[in-house]
Amino acid sequence: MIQELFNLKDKVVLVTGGTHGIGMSVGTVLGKAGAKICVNDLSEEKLDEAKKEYTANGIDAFTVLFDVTDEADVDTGISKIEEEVGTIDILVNNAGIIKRVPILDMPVDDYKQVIDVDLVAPFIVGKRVAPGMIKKGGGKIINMCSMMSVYGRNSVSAYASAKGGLKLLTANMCCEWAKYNIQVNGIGPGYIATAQTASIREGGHPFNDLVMMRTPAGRWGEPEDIGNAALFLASDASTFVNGHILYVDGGILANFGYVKGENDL
Ligand code: NAP
Ligand code: GCO
Repeated sequence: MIQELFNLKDKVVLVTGGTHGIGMSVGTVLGKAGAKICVNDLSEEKLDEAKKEYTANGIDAFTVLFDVTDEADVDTGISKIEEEVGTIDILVNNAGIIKRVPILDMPVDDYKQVIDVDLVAPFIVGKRVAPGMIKKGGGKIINMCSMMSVYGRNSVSAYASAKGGLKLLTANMCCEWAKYNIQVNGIGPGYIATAQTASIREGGHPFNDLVMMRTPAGRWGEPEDIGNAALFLASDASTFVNGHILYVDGGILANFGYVKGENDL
């Protein structure tokens, strides 16, 4: 049955930063496909709130507090999941931050913090989770990349550096772990309506006009657009997809852009 390809029954999933936004959508979609969802965050309060939301969606989420940038904290958190839920079958490295500051104004420590969360952390968490997958005979890793895995733009140097690196960390995880039946891929969301983009989307911000111009679909993406794509990469339907970045961007990467109205001929 084709539906069985997307059945995640009894699969153990960890979504880092899964308490809202894209991570919440990924956890919800994979949970509705039958997976046991483990949700990580930095904040106990946000974990508690998220658990209620998952429960309202019929998903009994296991919440685990740890800082993805702290190797010891990650080890403790993953050990808790392995002891209380089971070996992780599907890891979604979703946790991320952004700081929009021009290079000349950005403190080096701020640059390093973004790199730590958005690039070093997926390395830390992936390195901790992979041995269990190898022992179990395989697994799935999905790294949350970005348009900034491909493009730069002013003010997001740290974020683009990290997401560009994450694209090639994904390739290297694929090269080293494919032989263990671990498929490592990335998702490259376009511009998605979450808390992370609220400041450049709302209140008539001019960036909204740029997104509208650059996105052929003519809309901001929704977290569910990413959650649905994650189901494919988390499922048996993608066992020969490896090292790939699946861009879910409404056509941005296919589009140089146009002046509104000029091309409506
Ligand atoms: P978001 O709303 O800012 O959520 C990010 C999540 O990561 C939050 O739950 C946050 O927890 C968590 N987090 C941050 N630092 C952490 C740490 N050190 N340890 C554990 N958790 C941590 O972002 P989003 O828009 O949903 O984006 C999710 C992912 O998609 C990010 O990697 C982002 O770069 C990427 N992405 C987003 C877009 C977009 O347009 N929104 C597009 C492309 C890629 P707290 O809230 O407790 O800090
Ligand atoms: C920005 C945005 C983007 C999105 C996303 C695009 O300031 O340009 O925040 O970085 O978050 O990464 O794919």
